[in-house]
Amino acid sequence: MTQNQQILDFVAKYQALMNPDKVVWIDGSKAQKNALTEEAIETGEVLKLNNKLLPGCLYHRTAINDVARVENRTFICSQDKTNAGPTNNWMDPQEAYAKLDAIAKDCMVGRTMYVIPFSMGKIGSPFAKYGIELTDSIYVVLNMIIMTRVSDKVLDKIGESGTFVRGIHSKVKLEEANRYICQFPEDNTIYSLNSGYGGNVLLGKKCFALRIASYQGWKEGWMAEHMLILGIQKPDGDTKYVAAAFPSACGKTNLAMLIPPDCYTSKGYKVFTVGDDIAWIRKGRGGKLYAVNPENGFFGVAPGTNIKSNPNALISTQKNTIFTNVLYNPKTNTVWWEGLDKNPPAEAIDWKGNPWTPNTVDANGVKVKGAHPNSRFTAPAKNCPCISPEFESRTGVPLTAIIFGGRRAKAAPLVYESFNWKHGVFVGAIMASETTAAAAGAVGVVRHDPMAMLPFCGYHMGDYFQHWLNIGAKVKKNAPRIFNVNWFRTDANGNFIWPGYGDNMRVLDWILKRCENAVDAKETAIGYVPNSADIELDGLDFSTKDLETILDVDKTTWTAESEDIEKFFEKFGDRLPAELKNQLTALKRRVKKISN
Ligand code: GTP
Ligand code: SPV
Ligand code: MN
Repeated sequence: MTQNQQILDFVAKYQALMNPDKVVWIDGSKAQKNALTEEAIETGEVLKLNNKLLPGCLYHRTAINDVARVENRTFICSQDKTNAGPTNNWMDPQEAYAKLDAIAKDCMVGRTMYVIPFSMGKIGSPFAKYGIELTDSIYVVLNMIIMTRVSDKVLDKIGESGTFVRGIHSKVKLEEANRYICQFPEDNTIYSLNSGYGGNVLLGKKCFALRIASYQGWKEGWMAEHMLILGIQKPDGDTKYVAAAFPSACGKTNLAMLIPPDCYTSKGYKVFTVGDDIAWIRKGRGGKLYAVNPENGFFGVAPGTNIKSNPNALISTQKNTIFTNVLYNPKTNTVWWEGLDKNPPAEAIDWKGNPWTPNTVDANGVKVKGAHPNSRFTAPAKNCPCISPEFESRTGVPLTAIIFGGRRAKAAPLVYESFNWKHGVFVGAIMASETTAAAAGAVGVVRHDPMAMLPFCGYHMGDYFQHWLNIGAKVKKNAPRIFNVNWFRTDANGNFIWPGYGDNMRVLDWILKRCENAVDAKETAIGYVPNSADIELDGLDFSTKDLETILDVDKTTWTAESEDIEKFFEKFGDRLPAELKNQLTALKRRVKKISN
């Protein structure tokens, strides 16, 4: 496949360590993909779904203890512990290699080792970065073929540049106690052992395109962010692009594919998806920031996805898609998940592989879910009806606005704008959000998650904040404006107040108008908040009074919030940029002045 000595040495080294029966190089061809699919169907690793209803679609269940990212088993292995920062688990690289190599020794005996050459970003484009993942799972190979650009051409490209990210994955024995997701940013290396689940094992995604790439971006002057990218085409044909960072399972895929309400579509507004999870951003033409989506598919949350909430996502999953940990309907040979429709199959197999009916309850009488809350679909980006014509762009799309957002029942208003880039970086740094099923652990606990990057930053977050400030200084007057949104404010009964989904267009519209200086706003302690009359409510059963409750900036809440931010910032010690300290002081001063 290649004469490149670095690549050959890498493969030989791990072949010797893991001792597979066979080594297979993945070339990106259809024929090879089909043959592997057949093999995986034969062994039961995947199940072929109804070819009429879901052509080319597969079904897979992971081990019951292996259904989400494992943050407590994820490590940044930098030479110097302080460079991993206070928000990452750290292991000494020498110790980590010794420990991991011991676990990986002979782990592929009786198995095949697949060598996957892949590119994050369009092959040969200025943004592209290359990697090779070794794995003993056909499920991983088939997912990587959807999620990244897998091709033997990558081997030639690596030949030219000489550098690539080394990904070593093995399911080993799927033991939780020996599960490790380790990033070695200084060595361009990732180890993932004892997992077979999505984000833990599709190494191009979180491990490479965020943890390793954030470090590369820091060194090379660009940014790798946990952001969707979307384009809004206005009636005059002009398209504006925004990128938005929300924590896992907080609405990126949904916003990226939104269908605007009638009052917009009737005027000719259209939304195009460039990416739904990751953005690589750098300064480009005209001194502006440009973003690309380095991925090639969507690894989206299934539950809650339906023809009303996100038709574009649902349509994306109707062919050549892999479903993981959803409910299996043996009668029709199709899949189902909570929130797909109101017609669950009468008899099915749940995500654990147990018989299931809509009335199945557990020992405590609680209804058993058919699909795991973090069950997912892996769908090719080109399936998406609203995929942007710029999806394959080599240079990216210019950003008009950057949006941060979290899942907050209280505190954060529906939307507000930062005063300027520096304040915007502060707004990103003080983000907090309720935890979700996307990671193992408790759900619904508010935690700080700066820029939605807490689990994904490959270096010290104090340095990361400084990097954001530096990028702003590089683009100066051309910097995108920075906003914060929150779709998740709840009422006294715990119900979401804002309708969300497609109606989030109403907020995006305000954001664009702000960027064009076409609308005024109220200056508050935390930033510019909309005048309620400026959020379009046409066609919505939603009163201005309701709107005002979710635009409110409350003194007691923000006093507590500031104290909490102060405690969080203390973690970073003297690596917290002075600018952010000053921003906090200024926020506290402004909050004090809020009249009740
Ligand atoms: P990752 O793939 O984990 O990074 O998640 P994501 O940020 O892409 O989240 P996604 O769009 O898949 O949404 C996750 C959950 O939030 C789903 O259950 C959605 O139904 C729900 N959700 C998304 N947008 C909204 C919204 O505007 N309002 C409300 N109430 N829920 C939303
Ligand atoms: C996330 O958790 O943010 C995801 C899913 O996008 S995973 O790839 O598992 O990280
Ligand atoms: Mn994500």
